[in-house]
Amino acid sequence: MKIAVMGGDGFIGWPTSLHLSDAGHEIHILDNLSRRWIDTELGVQSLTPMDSIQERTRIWHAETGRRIHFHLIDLAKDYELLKKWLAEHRPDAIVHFAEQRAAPYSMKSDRHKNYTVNNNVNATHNLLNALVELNLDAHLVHLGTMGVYGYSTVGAAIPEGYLPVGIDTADGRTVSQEILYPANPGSIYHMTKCLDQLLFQFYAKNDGLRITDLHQGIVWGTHTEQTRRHEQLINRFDYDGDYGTVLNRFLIQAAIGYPLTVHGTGGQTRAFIHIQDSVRCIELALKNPPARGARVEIYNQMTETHRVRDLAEMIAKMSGAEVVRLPNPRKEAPENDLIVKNEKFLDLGLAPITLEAGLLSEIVDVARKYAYRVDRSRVPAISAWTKDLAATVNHDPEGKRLKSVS
Ligand code: USQ
Repeated sequence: MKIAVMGGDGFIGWPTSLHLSDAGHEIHILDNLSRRWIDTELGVQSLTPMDSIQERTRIWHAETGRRIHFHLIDLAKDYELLKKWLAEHRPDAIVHFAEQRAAPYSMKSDRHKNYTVNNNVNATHNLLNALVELNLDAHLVHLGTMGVYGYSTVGAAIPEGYLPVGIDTADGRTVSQEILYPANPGSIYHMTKCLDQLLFQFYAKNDGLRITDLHQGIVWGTHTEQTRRHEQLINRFDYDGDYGTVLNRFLIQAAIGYPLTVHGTGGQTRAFIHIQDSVRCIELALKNPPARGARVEIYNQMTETHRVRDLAEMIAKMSGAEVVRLPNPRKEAPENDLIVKNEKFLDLGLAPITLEAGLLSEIVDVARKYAYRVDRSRVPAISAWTKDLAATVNHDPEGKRLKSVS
């Protein structure tokens, strides 16, 4: 297949591009390189040393003989350029990662909220709009999030996208319907993914676009089979307070002797998936497109659930790290249960990598190896969800001002 990977320079976009290229597909990365600009804005860098996208693709070609093509296009801003590119190349499938993906970054200020909404919603809508305009029947696979469901304890398993409901009619009957699971975003970033869902629903219904939405959990790990092949193919690894996600942050904190930064009681339960499984799921989704005219196909892309404090304890036990409980900068349920249905990918043959099996090598192979590149001052999570919470943020979890909450 000819596949366009929108956002193919990012944390999941890059290993996905390699994985699909390795499987024999013709890969075109479209990216505005915004993650690299945001690193500069925040004064942070990936834990792992990353080369330019051009250099990365050159090394891939030298290693494998395969070409990955790169096109500098901003989906949110360059609609005409995007349309022209799609008209010329007419890909069979499109994987869409081209969105600002960090919840803390999206909550930093009014400017960051505007940027995240404008970028994410416009990127998705421009893409859908262009597909219709060009009469292009490419299968669109979108990287969504488990966060669209929210994190309140329901006591029932979260289904894969659609919730069966009974609606009482005026004449006393009960009509059964399947509706999109009620959206309950916890940040501006997550809200944009909820808006994406509505855009997908409309375009599938109105124009028959073939769309798959992957509701992914928190990704952990760094390497995939392909990124291991050469030092310069390495994936990015974010550890900073805005882009670092919880498990990868704990891994690097353990490696540099920084206290593991648990927010609040650490009672938040979240869904997780290893980066290797993430790219496999995307390939499985591409192989199983919905029919034209069918409703949006939704998968829960996650393999296990864990409570934040249990993860911290697990890593502390492996590494001897100290665990601290910090005032939570986020407005979120302090404790929640989470049961998630994920049979669809398992039925398609996914054999998950478990946290237990993969964690230690991640600490040794990646976190300890590159620990010398860490800027400790960038570790604290200081982006607060509300002005009141901003006043309680702990800017120095390892210093004298350390405050514990119980
Ligand atoms: N947390 C800590 N300590 C930290 C960092 C985070 O206790 O040092 C807690 C947070 O308060 C939160 C949980 O860990 O309760 C998860 O935070 P996270 O930063 O790992 O994940 P999140 O902000 O939800 O976002 C990430 C990705 C996003 C993806 C989402 C999947 O950045 O792109 O959509 O995970 S999910 O969480 O399932 O919605």
